[in-house]
Amino acid sequence: PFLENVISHEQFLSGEYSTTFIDQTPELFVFPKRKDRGTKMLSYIGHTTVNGFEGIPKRDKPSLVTPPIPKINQREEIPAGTKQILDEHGPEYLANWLKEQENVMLTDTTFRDAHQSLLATRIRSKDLIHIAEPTARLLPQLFSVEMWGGATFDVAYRFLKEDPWQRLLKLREKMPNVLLQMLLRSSNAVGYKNYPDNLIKEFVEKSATAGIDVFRIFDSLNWVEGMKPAIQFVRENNKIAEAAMCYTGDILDVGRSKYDLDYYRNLAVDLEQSGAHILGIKDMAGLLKPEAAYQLISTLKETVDVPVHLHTHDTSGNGVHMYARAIDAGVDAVDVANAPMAGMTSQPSAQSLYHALEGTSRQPQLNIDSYEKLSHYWEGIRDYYQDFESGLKAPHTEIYFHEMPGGQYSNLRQQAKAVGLEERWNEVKSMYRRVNEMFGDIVKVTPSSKVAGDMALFMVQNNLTEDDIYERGESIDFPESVIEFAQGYIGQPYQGFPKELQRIILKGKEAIKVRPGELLDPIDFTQMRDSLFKSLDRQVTSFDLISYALYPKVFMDHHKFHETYGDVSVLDTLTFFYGMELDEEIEVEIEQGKTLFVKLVSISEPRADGTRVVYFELNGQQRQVIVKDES
Ligand code: 3PY
Ligand code: ZN
Repeated sequence: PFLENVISHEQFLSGEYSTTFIDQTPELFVFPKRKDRGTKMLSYIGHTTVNGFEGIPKRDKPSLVTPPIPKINQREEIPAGTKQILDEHGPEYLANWLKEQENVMLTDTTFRDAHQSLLATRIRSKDLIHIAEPTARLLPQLFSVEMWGGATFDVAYRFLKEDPWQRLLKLREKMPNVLLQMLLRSSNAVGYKNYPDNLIKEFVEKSATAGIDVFRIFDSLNWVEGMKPAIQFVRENNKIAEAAMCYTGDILDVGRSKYDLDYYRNLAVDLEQSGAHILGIKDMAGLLKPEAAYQLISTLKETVDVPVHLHTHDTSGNGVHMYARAIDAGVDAVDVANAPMAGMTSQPSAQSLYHALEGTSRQPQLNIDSYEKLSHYWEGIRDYYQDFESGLKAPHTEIYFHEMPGGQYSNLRQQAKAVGLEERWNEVKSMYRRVNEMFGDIVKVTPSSKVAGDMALFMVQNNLTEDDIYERGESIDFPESVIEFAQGYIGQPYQGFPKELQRIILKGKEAIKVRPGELLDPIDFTQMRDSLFKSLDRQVTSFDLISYALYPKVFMDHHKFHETYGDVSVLDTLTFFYGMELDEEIEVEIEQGKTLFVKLVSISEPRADGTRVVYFELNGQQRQVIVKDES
């Protein structure tokens, strides 16, 4: 355990330790209590077999083939890539290098946004880690792999019962050659509210230490003031600050002048002056049309010196066409996903884009066969997560009307269903558009998109029209997120809040004009570490500390889960979601070289107290666990 503590210590991992490291690091001598890992694991499997997995219907375990992993020669050195350029020469050099490339560069989002947008962010670390080294070996020409941030952080704890930091550390180890990229919601970090500046600073620093190279930073209202601290913290860590503007509206619509070409031009200048190494365009709802992309990119390339990196969602089905026009206009890099995880609410397919650019001078330089080999794996993996599919089966051009971001569409639909509004879904979409107009036409992306969604649901659910809000708003209790938005707690919208609506929502409450982070007390990490040490009764890593500061309840719930069931991230995905079938036997490698053999023998009928006894064989020995039947 001592060696385990040393090699998993972040200071050791970062390489920033000296000969006094062991003496000065008392937590290395805190050893985990001996636990019966086998019993904990059987309890989880028993519980899941009897009760199913939270959020999906209980059903038989699907019978699927193991997704094929391309054969690689592990003795060969992993080819060098963009990571080595960054490490040797720093972020400014890397940004210049990107700008000088003739061929368009690609960011692969399969490990993050693709599954966030298609499968409710549910792909588990185990399934990502398996394909990480083959990806690094087969696609060393990628600009970056986006694999962290956005919703992956809290979903890992909440639903997948795993530690997002471990995901990052392991993917870093397996992919040492390409830049690893994350999505950072400025002062919302990887959460949904504003945090104190010192927490954002710590978060960026630890993410950089653990392996993130490129931070795509955005603000949900395109409020540059709100982005400046995050940009600064990334720069202080010598990593790449990709400051992103969110694309909303339609620059081709002359009747809608709020977000026109000038708006984006000015925003680009502000972001460059605020320290962006790369200018990102985050088309989170897929609203950027091909001709608009041509005009936007041409303008931005004339306006800024830094390279331009474009992100979209293919919801309308126009993604590849749009990219082709952006590439003609000189965009430096675009985001794509591996084909089986691409299209619809996800990013456009890497393979489709590659072939669409055949015969042009900017076709990406990579081995397309490699992409296809990896695609066989993702094709199989997607089936594992079939119960999390959003249900969108065809291209959806209505997004040009309602403007919901890719990830929100299916989520809001679920929320509507949960409050009995499934049949009124079309009304909810129209109301979302109305709410956007009432709010003065805002940028809609996490968390501002949630505010618009909450308000739309609230109005439909309570049969409220826009007129009702203005006429009897004084007596209406608005959703909490709407009040916070009107107070300025998620930042300042471009051209301000509509005054009348703000007054109705706030009912005399004060609104702020400054960055919320300026008003929040800094976190006392020393005190927090002490109290966390007491409640966890184990060593507290800096990673734990940050997670706790961001999400206290989620973190503590995860800790309790871990105490009860142990580390379930080692289970194969089908067992994790569906438990076991009678007579089925599985192998679980709980640590390198240590495997448990588990067989499900039988399950008793429910007993008077509502429990069932689940009988297993664990490494040939009979074992039983008692599970409360919650069905
Ligand atoms: C996120 O914030 O998670 C997003 O992907 C927004 O588009
Ligand atoms: Zn996205």
